[in-house]
Amino acid sequence: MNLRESTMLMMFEQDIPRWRKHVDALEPTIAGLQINARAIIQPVRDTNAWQGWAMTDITPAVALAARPIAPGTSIVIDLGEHAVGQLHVEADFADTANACIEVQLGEVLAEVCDDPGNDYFEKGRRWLKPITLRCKNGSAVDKRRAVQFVRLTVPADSAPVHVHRIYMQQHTSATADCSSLPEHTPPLLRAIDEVSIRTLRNCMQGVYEDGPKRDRRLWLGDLRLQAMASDVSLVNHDLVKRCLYIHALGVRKDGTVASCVFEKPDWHIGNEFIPDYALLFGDVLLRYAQSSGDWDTARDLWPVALRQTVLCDRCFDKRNLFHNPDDLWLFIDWHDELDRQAAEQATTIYGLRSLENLARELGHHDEAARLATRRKQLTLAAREHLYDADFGLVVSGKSKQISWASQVWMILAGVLTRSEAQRAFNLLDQREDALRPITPYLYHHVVEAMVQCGLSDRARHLVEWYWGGMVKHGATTFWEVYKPDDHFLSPYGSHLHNSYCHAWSCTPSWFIRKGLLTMDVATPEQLDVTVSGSNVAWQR
Ligand code: RAM
Repeated sequence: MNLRESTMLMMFEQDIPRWRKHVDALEPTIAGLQINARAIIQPVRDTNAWQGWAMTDITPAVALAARPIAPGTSIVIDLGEHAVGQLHVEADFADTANACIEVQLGEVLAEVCDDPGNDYFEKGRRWLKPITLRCKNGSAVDKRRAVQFVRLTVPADSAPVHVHRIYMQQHTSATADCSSLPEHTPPLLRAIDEVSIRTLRNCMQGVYEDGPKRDRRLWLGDLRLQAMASDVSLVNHDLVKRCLYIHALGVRKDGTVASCVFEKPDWHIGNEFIPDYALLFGDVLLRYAQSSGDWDTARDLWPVALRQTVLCDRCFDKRNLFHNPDDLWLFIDWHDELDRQAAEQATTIYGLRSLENLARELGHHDEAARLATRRKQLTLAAREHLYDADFGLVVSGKSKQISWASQVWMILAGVLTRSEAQRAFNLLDQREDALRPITPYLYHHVVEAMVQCGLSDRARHLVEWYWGGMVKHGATTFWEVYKPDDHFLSPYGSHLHNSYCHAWSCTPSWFIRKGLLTMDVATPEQLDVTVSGSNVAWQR
């Protein structure tokens, strides 16, 4: 492990060997089931379908052996669900020396149907490159991938190839089975829960990865939500603990935690630093200790958590308002136009409150009092300068922008009272100009804020509309970015780069399994959903 070298660590020098031992000792076993391909399918251009692609079944995948793939042709296979692991392709070759198959992988149909153009390949977007398999001994095994759809192409100059079986040997560090849902859980929420848990399971590798297709990194903001969902479903405290220690090993020179860490090929931190992630380190630690009962780890990592409060000095002006002197990357959501001042103010207050609770639990009462004082200063400043009580909404930045992000983080931080929060949500409904979220990361916090201020029926409707919308579009794992009216939205320049099994999208299970959503209301659009295994059929 070379994290220490890469970060030129000065602080916490004496703790490093101990922390490193924890990380090594907690390395999980990676195993999983065999997932057999479901069917050979025909992708169909359909303007009503998500990203313009629907599919019809040609034949069950067991019939693969009956049809050799002729040179210059291709077939598309649906595994039936998103899976992470090693793809096994078993094939017979008429002429082994001369035969090969190009394999194009996709988490969604568009990835095996849309032309990515050479541009993407040249930019080193490795995950879009077809893999070429030469199966000398009749079977080829690829390295770990994240896949639901597989296009097999036999090049024109190859001999014909007879593929007779495809399956995925799943990789995951999830070991536990989930408990079953209460009987009265409506079918749509069951479907959403199933997709959430698959999302979580597929992201559980050596660490809680953000997305197994592209980044494969441990991101602090994603970890926080994964750990919450995991606590009520696939329960793996050791993996959360390992990720906390990895973040501790990756602290930067000034003691702030890097926002992301790569596990492979060797441990190294990413350059990214996001204050609204760093300030939530203490919250992840507190939740971990509360759910696992492991307060020794909380005590061990407390100095790291507390150290993040350097940001409270660095990023706040004399009026105790957030500003960004170092041009740091402020995240909150992937929205280009979002003014983040109010949401950053609120995430800091939220982080301080978690630290305060942690300090109290650990018996650091003086520290808890100091943190409370700072939290109150920032709260007062937020109420005075960012909350317009007559207007009933939080505004952000010089332009006094109104966004869902600002409201929900202020609600979660306890800056708005319960009735102010309810009023803000009512007002948001009437404001077309209020910037809406575009990622499940922020939508999670919207749902949580609704629950917190007693709007749990609205919270349920939102879960059904948003995550249910992805299920309706055929998602078997939840996506990194989802904006119902924009199929091609991407922070990375192309929808083909988006991750379609994404850590921060797995939290509906947390709401459902903690009983936070009202169950006795009809679904908003009266959607009738039938769930069987991983296949969800929708009718209106
Ligand atoms: C992306 C990933 C990750 C997220 C960061 C901010 O690279 O989507 O999940 O946490 O951005």
